[in-house]
Amino acid sequence: MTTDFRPHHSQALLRGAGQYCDDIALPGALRAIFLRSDVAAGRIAALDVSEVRAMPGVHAVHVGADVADLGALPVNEVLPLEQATPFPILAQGRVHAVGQPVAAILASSRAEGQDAAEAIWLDIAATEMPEPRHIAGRDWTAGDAPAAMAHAAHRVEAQVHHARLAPLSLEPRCIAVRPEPDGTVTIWQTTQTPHRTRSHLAAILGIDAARIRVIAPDVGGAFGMKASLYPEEVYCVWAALTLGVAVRWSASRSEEFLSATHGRGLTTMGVLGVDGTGRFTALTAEVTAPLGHWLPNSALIPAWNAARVLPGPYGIETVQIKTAAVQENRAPTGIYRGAGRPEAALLLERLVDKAARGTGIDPFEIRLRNLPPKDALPHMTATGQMLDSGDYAGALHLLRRVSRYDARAADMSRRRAAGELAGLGVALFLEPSGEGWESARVTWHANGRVEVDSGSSAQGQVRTRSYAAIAARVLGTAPEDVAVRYGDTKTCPEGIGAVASRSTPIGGSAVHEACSALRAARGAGENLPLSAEIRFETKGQAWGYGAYLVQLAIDRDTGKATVEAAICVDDAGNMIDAQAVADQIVGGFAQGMGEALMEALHYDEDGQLLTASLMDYAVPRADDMPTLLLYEMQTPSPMNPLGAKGVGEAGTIGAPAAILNAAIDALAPLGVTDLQMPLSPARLWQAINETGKGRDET
Ligand code: SMO
Repeated sequence: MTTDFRPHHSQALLRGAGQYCDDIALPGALRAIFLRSDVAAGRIAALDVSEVRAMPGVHAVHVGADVADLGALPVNEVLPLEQATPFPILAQGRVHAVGQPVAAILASSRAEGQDAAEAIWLDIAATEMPEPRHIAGRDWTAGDAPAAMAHAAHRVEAQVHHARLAPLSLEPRCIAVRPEPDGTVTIWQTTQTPHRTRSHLAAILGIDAARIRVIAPDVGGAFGMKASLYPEEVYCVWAALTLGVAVRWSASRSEEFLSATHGRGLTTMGVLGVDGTGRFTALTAEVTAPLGHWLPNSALIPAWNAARVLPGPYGIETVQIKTAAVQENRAPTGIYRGAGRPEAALLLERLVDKAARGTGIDPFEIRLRNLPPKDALPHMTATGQMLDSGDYAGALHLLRRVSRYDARAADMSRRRAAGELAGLGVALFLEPSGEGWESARVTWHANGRVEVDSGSSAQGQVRTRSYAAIAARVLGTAPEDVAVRYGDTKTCPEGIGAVASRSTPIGGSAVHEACSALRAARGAGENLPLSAEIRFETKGQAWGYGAYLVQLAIDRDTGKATVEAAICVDDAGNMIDAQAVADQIVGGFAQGMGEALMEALHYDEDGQLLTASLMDYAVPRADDMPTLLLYEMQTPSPMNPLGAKGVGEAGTIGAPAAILNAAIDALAPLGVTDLQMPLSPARLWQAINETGKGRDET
């Protein structure tokens, strides 16, 4: 069982000694194998599984009709949906994406299940590929943006395309299900949100949530991809309960590319109005987000986040922002590290950089001219977001100083004069870290040991270390005397989970409040052992932020971009665990650099995924990473007792914006004003050579 205390085991995880879902021993469990559509739009003309049922090792085969009565998956409607969306567990007569499960086999072994899947007679008559369908949208308006835009001294426009990205957690999706003799079911699942799994399964299967126990063992990365329930997972639970047998499924890497949620994919367009003094007077924008053939719970979050965060920290009062979410016959999309925040930062910081070029104002100076002074916070943005605290100008001043910006800029000029392509990019960004509540139960024993049970969860972070530090500080014990547990709906209090950079500001504050209650009880003379369980509700979002500078060079002959230096100023509020903060920034930067320079999923016009393996999908490696210079500010958040802000997504938000600005700065002498990600060698080579100035003219 995985309900043991999990000590400070980040080292164990690094050494391969973690216990992941696929490590759970489940004697006699049947392996679920899915036969998937190889067509993006079609009608199932023939599906014959009768002979397959008699194949060696095959215990059961199911098709769409067997699971037609299951309920729908709830969708978080941050943008109102204009129609109900399907949640097919197995295809119901038609297929809507390559990779959609059509039939499921339960077999004694994976090999026997795969043999059976190949033997199924499936004939799909391809139909015309439908156009993308607009199914959700919402506008944010403040002031008269068209009028303000008409009066602006300068107007700059930008468009940013985000390729669909593979979240690519090291551990693919996995679930193991065991029906218990008492009619309950125990589920081990690699998930960020075990309580969400429980409540959504109860709704879909029509059973009492009290019958369901969900355990998230060690989770090998997730990045948003494991925060929503999948059809394959629902099938495994349904099959185990229906047949009364243990069932497990472990996705292959190919299945992850084809049927796990993709991140990003958005297109943003914006216009920024600027007055004669460099002040931003109006912002208009359109955010278009792709949705897949079915909608996971968090499908609409990226478009919503991109829109609400878009005005950034700049105090732009007049905005008109439209969002549209369009369904297409492709894999589902969902949240992915940053989840709309990188999209907001990229469009805005491209616009701000263009405004700097258009007005001839230095990139630091134009940003500084538009930032509220720190005593103007809390500040309500034009999209209704309450920025809680921060010193944005201070972050830019610090970045300018520690990056030795003026010397660097002079160095760039020298290198350009010598024929090199090199540039600098600045980006300022926000990272809202979640709303709502989280829970904690803390027991303080007479021998001084402390047990913390959190409703939060983890996907590989050092949650145990951070929460132990919080408890130890309040109770005056050593962190080693604090055991932290999470990720089990039976033993832990009800909670939300490891999403949206919320685990320290909200989940950690729950631990803090429970410990504070215990300390107060001790102060009032009560004897140990003592226990307290609390539900902490944050007063509002804690807004982390950062300012990054990237120095980037492009090889003129090959188009290869190299990030030569990156200087990151981050404000995560009061830091609980400075090492964890630094590690999150480094990991996030790597992932953001992946989006900026190399990652992209490509579909052809027939809906075939052309990049469905690591042979075709490039991700950053250790030697692609520059040495990061990290500097911190610590502006406490007034929204929670720790004064903490989230930082788990910071690098992913700031890196692509700074890298894209740096690449355009590098190619600006050639007349390049726009580039789209990923900044692959082929794309940069083309940009260099299409301008006609990139070739050797001697
Ligand atoms: S993209 Mo995150 O796991 O909310």
